[in-house]
Amino acid sequence: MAAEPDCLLKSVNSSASDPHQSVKIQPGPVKTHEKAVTSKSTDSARYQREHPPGESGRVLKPVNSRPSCPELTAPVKPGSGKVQQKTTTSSESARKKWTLEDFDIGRPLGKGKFGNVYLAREKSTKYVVALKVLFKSQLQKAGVEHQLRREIEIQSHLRHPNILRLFGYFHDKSRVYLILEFAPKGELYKELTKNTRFDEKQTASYIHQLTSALLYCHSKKVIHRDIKPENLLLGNNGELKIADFGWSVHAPSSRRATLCGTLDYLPPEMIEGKLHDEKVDIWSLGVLCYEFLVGKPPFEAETNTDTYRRITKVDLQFPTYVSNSAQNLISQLLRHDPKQRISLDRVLKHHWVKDNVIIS
Ligand code: AK3
Repeated sequence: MAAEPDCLLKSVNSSASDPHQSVKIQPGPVKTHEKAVTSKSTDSARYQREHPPGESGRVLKPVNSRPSCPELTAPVKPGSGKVQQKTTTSSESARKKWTLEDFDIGRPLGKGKFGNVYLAREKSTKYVVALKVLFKSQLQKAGVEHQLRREIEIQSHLRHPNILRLFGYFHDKSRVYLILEFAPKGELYKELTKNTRFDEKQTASYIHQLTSALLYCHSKKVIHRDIKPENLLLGNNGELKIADFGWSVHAPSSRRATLCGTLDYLPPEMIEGKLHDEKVDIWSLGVLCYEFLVGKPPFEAETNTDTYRRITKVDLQFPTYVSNSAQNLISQLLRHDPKQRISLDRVLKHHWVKDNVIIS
């Protein structure tokens, strides 16, 4: 029962007349250190191979100073008579309909199962964004269109300094594009791999930022359910940004889409397929805190079966270099019974967090 490609995201499209969902690109720093995109690199060549010639594949021009960048709600693209300007109906407010033509495409920032993410720049404002490309055929094959719709609905309403912004989306015959805030310092897991592990101050700072973002999500009854290093990005000042709400839902949920990928970050109640709520993110916070300090997640094992066993038993062991107060916090996050887990409010007040976070 595959949806017709162009009908994909229809329900999201129709809710786009909601003023809160209008595509808005707010002023943000255009960094000169992103010069990488100014040269015709192999990266841009790689992009061109994936796309029909003439559609895109241009390289960004140097940006040395940030242009004055008015808030862009752009009902009509500036100076273009050729734009297919649809007459607006009552259900369709005069909002910008983005197309690939509105962006210069730069280097790839990352690769994913459903498509890659590219550095991009909106032509009229020169606003730098990340453009995630998802192939409709692959989304349909995996049966995850509803998840993408939900992600767009959820993430476009969230405003928090530690949550990556979703500015908008558009689609063409074969792809869906997410217009995302660009996180200049990239993926946190790369930083972790490079450093093997983080010290307690750095970890506490990340845990503080994550906790504050999760408090915000949970206040809106949104649970992320997929908090892991691969979904954490770093802003220009090294601040943490939660990304990829593809698995998020409104609490409570018993939703159990096929669990693919690693079990490492999933709490007992989710791998056991039980009803779960926002406490799943508190468990993941404990797994992350451990991984930041130790360099690998706490229940890692050779096989999925062994990981499953270690999670359900909460088989938790600490290397001696982990301080007692960090062990104390992690043990309170990783409780089998969701109700016994420490609350996010209390995480912020925990002595290990308070003693190690420099600025909060
Ligand atoms: C810098 N990188 C949903 C589904 C399937 C910004 C995917 C940088 C980056 C950056 C998503 C995402 C993402 C944000 C981060 C993109 F259908 N939101 S990915 C790497 N470096 N700056 N962004 N990367 C579905 F199941 F729901 C597949 C998604 N969703 O990927 N969302």
